[in-house]
Amino acid sequence: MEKIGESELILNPDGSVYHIKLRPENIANDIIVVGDPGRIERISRHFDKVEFKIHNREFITHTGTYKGKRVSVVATGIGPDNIDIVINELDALVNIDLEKRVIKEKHTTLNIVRLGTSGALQPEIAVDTAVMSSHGMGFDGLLDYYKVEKGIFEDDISEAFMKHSGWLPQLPYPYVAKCSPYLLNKIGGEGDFHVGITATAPGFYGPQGRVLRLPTAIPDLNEKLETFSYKGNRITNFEMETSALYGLSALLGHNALTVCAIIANRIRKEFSSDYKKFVDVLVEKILNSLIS
Ligand code: R1P
Ligand code: URA
Repeated sequence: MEKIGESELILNPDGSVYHIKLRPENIANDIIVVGDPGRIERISRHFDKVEFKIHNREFITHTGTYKGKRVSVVATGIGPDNIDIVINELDALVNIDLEKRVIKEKHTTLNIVRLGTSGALQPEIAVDTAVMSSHGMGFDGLLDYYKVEKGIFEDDISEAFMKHSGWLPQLPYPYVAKCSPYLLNKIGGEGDFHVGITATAPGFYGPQGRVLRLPTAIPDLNEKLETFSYKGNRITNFEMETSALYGLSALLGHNALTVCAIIANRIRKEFSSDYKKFVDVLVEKILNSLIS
């Protein structure tokens, strides 16, 4: 088997992978990922004990046990570009022999749950409630750089959305990737979550239809998102990582699910008065259902 070159899979002098600075023994198979590095401690403070901590750039990892079960929490930082780094490096830790630099014969599947924050795109989804993403709809273009066989993504939803929204030719193809049905069942059984398609944007302002001083290319983008419906699927919320997480996990053979605390309602123009309180509620729910 061909060796993966030193410039392609970069290892630090201690043998850890380049950005997230982890070695294979530092991670659990059940992983919670969050955008905000400040959320790591809010999660790991619930652990029985933390066995390992590392911090490099925006990437922080704590690994420990929760009620006796091994769990890792990893901060990705904001955006699909960071998800590309974190998911490829996590996958390398379990599916590549780092010493020999070859792909392992036996594949390991990770369970990856993103616990994020998000803006609702439906008026009835109130702030301080949670949305579970059945699909990620990517406006970010990340998955266009990978070879994707037909049938992996939900192209019928993409086509219907492009028609409905008057999608512009200069914007990336809005690919749609599904969550893991296994994790949807496992985590969804525990709590009362809204479920829907999550739109993933490559920015917080223009790409999510926010106008401060700059007008946007599709002025009524959020109205188009709110009114889209395809075979009972509606777009529920906006954030910045899920499509990349679902797309890469589908290609690499990992289970992925996003659950987000709704901190803003973009249609009603409301923002939570203290969103971290609800994030704390969600942290306990997710930890308990993940280890169950
Ligand atoms: C934007 O403020 C950030 O918050 C959301 C978005 O996806 C983006 O990363 O998620 P996190 O709270 O997990 O960072
Ligand atoms: N995160 C986002 O990306 N958008 C929002 O509106 C809120 C949180």
